[in-house]
Amino acid sequence: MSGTIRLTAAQALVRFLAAQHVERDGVEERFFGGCFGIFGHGNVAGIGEALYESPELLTYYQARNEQAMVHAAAGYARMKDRLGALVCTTSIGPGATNMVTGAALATVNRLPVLLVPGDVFASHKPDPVLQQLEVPSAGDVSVNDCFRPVSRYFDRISRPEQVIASAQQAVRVLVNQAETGAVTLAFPQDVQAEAADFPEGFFQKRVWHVPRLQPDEAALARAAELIRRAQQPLIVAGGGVIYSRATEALRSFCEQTGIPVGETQAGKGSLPFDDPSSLGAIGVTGTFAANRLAADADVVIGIGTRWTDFTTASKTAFRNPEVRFVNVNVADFDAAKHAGLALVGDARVTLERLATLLEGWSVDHEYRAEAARLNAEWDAEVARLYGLGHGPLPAQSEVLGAVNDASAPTDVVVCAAGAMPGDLHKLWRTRDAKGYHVEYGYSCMGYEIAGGLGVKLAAPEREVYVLVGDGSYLMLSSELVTSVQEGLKLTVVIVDNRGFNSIGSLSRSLGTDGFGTLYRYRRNGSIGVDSDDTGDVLPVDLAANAESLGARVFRADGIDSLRRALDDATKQEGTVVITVDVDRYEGVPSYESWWDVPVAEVSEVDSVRAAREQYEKARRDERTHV
Ligand SMILES: Cc1ncc(C[n+]2csc(CCOP(=O)(O)OP(=O)(O)O)c2C)c(N)n1
Ligand SMILES: [Mg+2]
Repeated sequence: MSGTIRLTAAQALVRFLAAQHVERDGVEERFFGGCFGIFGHGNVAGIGEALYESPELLTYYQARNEQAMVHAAAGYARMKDRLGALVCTTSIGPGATNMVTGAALATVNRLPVLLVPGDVFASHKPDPVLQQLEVPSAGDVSVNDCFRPVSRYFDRISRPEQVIASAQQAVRVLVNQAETGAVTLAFPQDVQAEAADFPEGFFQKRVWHVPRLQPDEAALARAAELIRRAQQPLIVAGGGVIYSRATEALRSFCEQTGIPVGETQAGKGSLPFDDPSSLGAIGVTGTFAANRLAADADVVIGIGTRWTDFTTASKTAFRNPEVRFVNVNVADFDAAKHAGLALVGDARVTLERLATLLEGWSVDHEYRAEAARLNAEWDAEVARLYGLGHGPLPAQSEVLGAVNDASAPTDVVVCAAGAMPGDLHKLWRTRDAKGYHVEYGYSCMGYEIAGGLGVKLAAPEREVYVLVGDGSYLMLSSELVTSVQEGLKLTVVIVDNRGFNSIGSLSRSLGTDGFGTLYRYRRNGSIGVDSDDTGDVLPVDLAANAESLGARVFRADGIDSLRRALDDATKQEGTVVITVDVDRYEGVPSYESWWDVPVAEVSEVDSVRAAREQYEKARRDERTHV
């Protein structure tokens, strides 16, 4: 393969990306499933021309909003267990910076997305071009430098032949399970259209083998020794369990050893909800089952978790003074947390090796039985909250119950921000490892519909249920149009409580009366608080809004009508939106957990001073795991 081929830099990039494949466990597939984009002068004649000229290379998907298309790409990558990704192309300036939030979300959640924002002329000849931000002291800075801190790899392609080096580095990072996240290749608009002679070999099919990293043998022996001496060990299953497809290995490990499992948001679904080892959600939004056993656990085995404050209940969940951590993670950055015994490796092979090393050992019978009893007790609590029968407006928990009942085990529920992620974490009966998709690394309002679109693109055979609050819907719902355009069916349930219920109840608990969280008219100079709830709500009709975007809409006026609408929705071919009003004040309690949100140290307000007192008391339980 010694010839060359004359292509523009953009054509070369597209052709290279289309030739990239990944392989794990002998299964090989194309890595890039397509390219989302919104065109402007910064990419229409470069990347736009390349996609137009050779549509067979990368399928082009037209998005409505650049942030949303990165969310869709993140949802897609998560659904693909990071073995697939999408490209996102934008113009320069606002189109590019609209992607920064999406990039951060992808990086926080360790999900591969390839971002190709247009950039200002490398030649600087026509400067300043439309939408160019000039920095008087630095000629090499553009708005795309905003991507640096939120990307796991960043480069600016300032000559056509540079595509060869930069594109390979980009894919190296994207397929690396420890390093992956957003990768940004800023692409000056003149360079995109410029031609060079590229070696033909650069465009040959290339397979990136995704290894199952083996942990160090000595570390494994030390971990097995520590676990054998434990009386009350506990596993915390994170997203890494699911990405590694280690759920069967985990189930069999738990059966063998009797060690119970609490799940993080990304790890929910690691075990089915009715597995006797499953304690369900752990941490701030955890179940009493998981949080009770966490309090006394002497050895905590974190698998594929990055130990956020929601998982550790702001470092108050693990109260045993002797507690030790074992961290199984592909990223040594995460494996080292909490002064843990680091098992840097793939979740599945590590669990299999540990199972061998622990042969003949298990927790005592009492402890195993306690976990199974807590599992059953917790499910009774779920049943209670699903069937609350609250009125006149239903409780949110009843909506979750209705959607859970309506969905098939392999369907996917998608959510991201507001009061629902916590309630879903506690209450959703997960029956399939990929059935629960709550983005809680960045918990980004507006992810829901866009992320759901990416999920559907990755798994068209599954029904996708998007649960979205009225606040998130108003922030970013425009990809409904894309779902209609592409025939990618979503069933969107808008749970309307006329404002920001999550932050409202947080505000009330911190003494500030829901200030700024209601959708109310300004009255007498005031925007309204919960204790003065006049009922004078803003005339927002989200059902009409969704209808105008091309969705089939059902207005449910209670749980029975919601159940009928969900049933109707399964018979529809295209995207369905169901609206349902819920009681803003009927929340799911928290179960033996705490979250560190600092309260004002001085205030004129009595309720704030009282909250501060509580806060100082609670903070005393915060641990440093060293
Ligand atoms: C982009 C973004 N901005 C702000 C927040 C902070 N925040 C978290 S939840 C929330 C309110 C969400 O409202 P809604 O979607 O109606 O859900 P609800 O809280 O009512 O359940 C806000 C403002 C966020 N998570 N994401
Ligand atoms: Mg709301």
